[in-house]
Amino acid sequence: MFSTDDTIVAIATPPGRGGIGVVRLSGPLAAAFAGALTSMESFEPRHATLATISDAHHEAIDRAIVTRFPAPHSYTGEDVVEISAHGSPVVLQAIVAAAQAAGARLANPGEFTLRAYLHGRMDLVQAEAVGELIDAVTPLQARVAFDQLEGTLTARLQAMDAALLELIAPLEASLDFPDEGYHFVSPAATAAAVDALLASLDGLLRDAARGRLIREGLTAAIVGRPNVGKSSLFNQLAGAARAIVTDVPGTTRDLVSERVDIEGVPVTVVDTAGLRVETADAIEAEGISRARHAGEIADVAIVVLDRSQPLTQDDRVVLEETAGRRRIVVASKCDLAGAWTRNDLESLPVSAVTGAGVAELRTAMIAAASEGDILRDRAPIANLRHVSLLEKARAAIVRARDAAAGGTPEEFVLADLHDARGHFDDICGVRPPEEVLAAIFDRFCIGK
Ligand SMILES: Nc1nc2c(ncn2[C@@H]2O[C@H](COP(=O)(O)OP(=O)(O)O)[C@@H](O)[C@H]2O)c(=O)[nH]1
Ligand SMILES: [Mg+2]
Repeated sequence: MFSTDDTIVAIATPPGRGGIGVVRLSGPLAAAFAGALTSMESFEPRHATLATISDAHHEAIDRAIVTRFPAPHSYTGEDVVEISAHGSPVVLQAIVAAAQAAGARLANPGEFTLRAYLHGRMDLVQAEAVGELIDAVTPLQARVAFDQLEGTLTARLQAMDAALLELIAPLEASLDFPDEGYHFVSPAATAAAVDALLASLDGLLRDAARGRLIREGLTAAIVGRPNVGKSSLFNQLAGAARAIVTDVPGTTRDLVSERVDIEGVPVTVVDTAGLRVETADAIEAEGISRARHAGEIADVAIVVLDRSQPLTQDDRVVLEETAGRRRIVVASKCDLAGAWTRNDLESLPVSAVTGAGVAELRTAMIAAASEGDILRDRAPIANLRHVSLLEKARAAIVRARDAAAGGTPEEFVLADLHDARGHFDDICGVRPPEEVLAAIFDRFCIGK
């Protein structure tokens, strides 16, 4: 399924126009095809060479910089040629077509990185990090992905795998002396070593919740009765006048959303129609039903109450509806004289007019979504595939510990420990099934 004996070609830079655009070739004939495109005999390794690129009919396409990276010291571990041409889609496509005419095959999504993985230039975790780095939308996401690419997660997994192996080795040895039973290691010592391993695994899994927040972000819906200042607050959070603000109740009808970077987490803030029990307007009623739904599915509901007015029946309904969820109660318009205080209702005073309390609200949004955990800027693990394999490894190790503590014969303890190792191997891709690879690399774009 994954052949690496042909030579692939693709545009490596994003679609659109730019000063430069890069076409990348990888495979055994990369240098030969580059020779065909330029009529040059050879390219000095890792030297930028100015060359005229021509198509199959010897028609000149562009003058470009050609750089050859001989195997194995290249991104893919194969012979690679990068052609930096003028960044016009027409030019770049013509170069790709010329390479295809010479015999190259158009690369599949993620195929360059897949080849890097298949040639041992990186493990699976690092290959996934390439995709995450490219997709990052906040600087923190990029940093976490880069750490993963640098091998922080790989190193932690390897340390745990080494600890597992240390447990396995004496047990395997004692199997050779079946009459003695736990010959080289006491069941109690085994159980203690397993506990230590579980502790570091649990640490990693705790980080995962934070890591996923950084990676996937969260949705926060602003809800409340009409005219309490939801749209004004939304505009404050979005940093732009995105939603219409008026003193006419029922102005916001559809959902308006904006993605903002809060402490490195991509947060989708959603402004909603004011929730009120009575409305004769069919459009507003639909808006209210969408608002209610948005409030239900959001990771955090920001419940806005107008502090300059006494609480109304509509306010109480909103409070009741959101009671069981992660929410932040905001006392809005705190620049005006208050009709109630925090003693009446625990809330965060905010003014969309002066901006008072908005910074606190941002922090509270992240804290609510991460269950009070302060975001450290480096979570080594975020990917769901990794988390689910780690959980499987954990379950297998718990089984091994219980078996060892109960004096079960070593074979059974060993089987569980080997099982756990298998899951570690799957994370780094020591022997991943082809469907796993296909699923991972299909998410890349072509040229990566
Ligand atoms: N003084 C003051 N007025 C506000 C504040 N936030 C909103 N308003 C006013 O309250 C009215 C309703 O605001 P809007 O954001 O449209 O409320 P929504 O219906 O909940 O979206 C408008 O006249 C706003 O100018 C605030 O923090 N302070
Ligand atoms: Mg509004």
